[in-house]
Amino acid sequence: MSEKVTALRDELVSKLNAATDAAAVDALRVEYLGKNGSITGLLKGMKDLSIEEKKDFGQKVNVLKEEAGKLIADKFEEIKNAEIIAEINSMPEFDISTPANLNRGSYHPITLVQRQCEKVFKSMGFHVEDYSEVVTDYECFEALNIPKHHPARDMQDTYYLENGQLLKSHTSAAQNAIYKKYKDALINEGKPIKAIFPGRCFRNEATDACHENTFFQMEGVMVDKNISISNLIFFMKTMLSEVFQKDIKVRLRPGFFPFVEPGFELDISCLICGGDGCPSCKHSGWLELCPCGMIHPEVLKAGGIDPEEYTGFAFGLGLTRLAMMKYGVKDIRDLNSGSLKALAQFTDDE
Ligand code: FA5
Repeated sequence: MSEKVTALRDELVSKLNAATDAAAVDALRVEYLGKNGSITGLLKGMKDLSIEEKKDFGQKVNVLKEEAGKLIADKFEEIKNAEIIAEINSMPEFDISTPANLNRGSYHPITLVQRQCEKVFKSMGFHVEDYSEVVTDYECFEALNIPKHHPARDMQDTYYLENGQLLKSHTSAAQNAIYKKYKDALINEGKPIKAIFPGRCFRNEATDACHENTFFQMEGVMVDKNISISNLIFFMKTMLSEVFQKDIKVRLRPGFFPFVEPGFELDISCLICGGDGCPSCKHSGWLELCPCGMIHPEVLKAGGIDPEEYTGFAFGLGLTRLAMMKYGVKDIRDLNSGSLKALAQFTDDE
């Protein structure tokens, strides 16, 4: 009986040596180890053996079974490796010096306008600040003269965390921290506070061609002695003419925000329709772009600055809308679409 085991092993080895592909090896697996396979069949012929012989023979068959499984698995591995090597060898030779023909990445249009604005304001001595997207109720509202239950909160419903924090509904939420950061240099060294802080904002509101629930603003503040509305208008005009590289029609009208007094809405003539009216400007010909005003005395006080001595302006530029106007994007939702076809076509002018 043990000769049978040895003979079967030799037979399997020689057939495996002759096999050249995975299908042939698999056929051998079935032929020897399958339910009706030759090795399994050896066990079936044991019924006529004595108990001792059964024990000895059964052990030998089990050893063979294990060895056959390993031989077959090794052969599979050998064939797979040979296939990989054949595939590599069949590939055209790779020339490292060939110029790459890759699609290069591109900046998002909002990143482009943000950088353009930062460049303009930096050249006028403004710091660029970064600020958290998750803020406290105090930062987003209370420090901005918007106490709890103030109706102005209705216009800026946002997303609340279970711990009471919220996703900032406007970049003005960073004002208080900025005043506190720079007030000592203002008071002790006479250095005006000049800072911009771009950032992502969130509002729980319905979307349309000019409203998104996630959008970007860029806040700017300047605080010093004798700052007036003329300073505000100068900086706004400089920024817009630099960003658009042409004269832009703007209008200033009164606007209410509890954190500025007086407050204004700065609108620009819609560049999508040339002022005739279209969905991007809600058919008014004008687009609300940059509310602004003189910082409210209570807001300065909350930031540790004496409003009797210092005044300042603040603005909240709609960066997403600026990107729409600059690049002729008709629907704001395209900017959050993630579609490379739509977004990869813009480049910096410089
Ligand atoms: C504010 O957010 C004030 N914090 C701005 C401000 C700052 C006023 C400093 C005075 C002083 P408002 O909600 O209007 O204001 O938003 C400012 C700008 O952000 C808008 O003019 C618009 O350009 C943009 N904006 C507002 N809501 C959306 C929205 N849902 N989708 C896209 N852009 C928006």
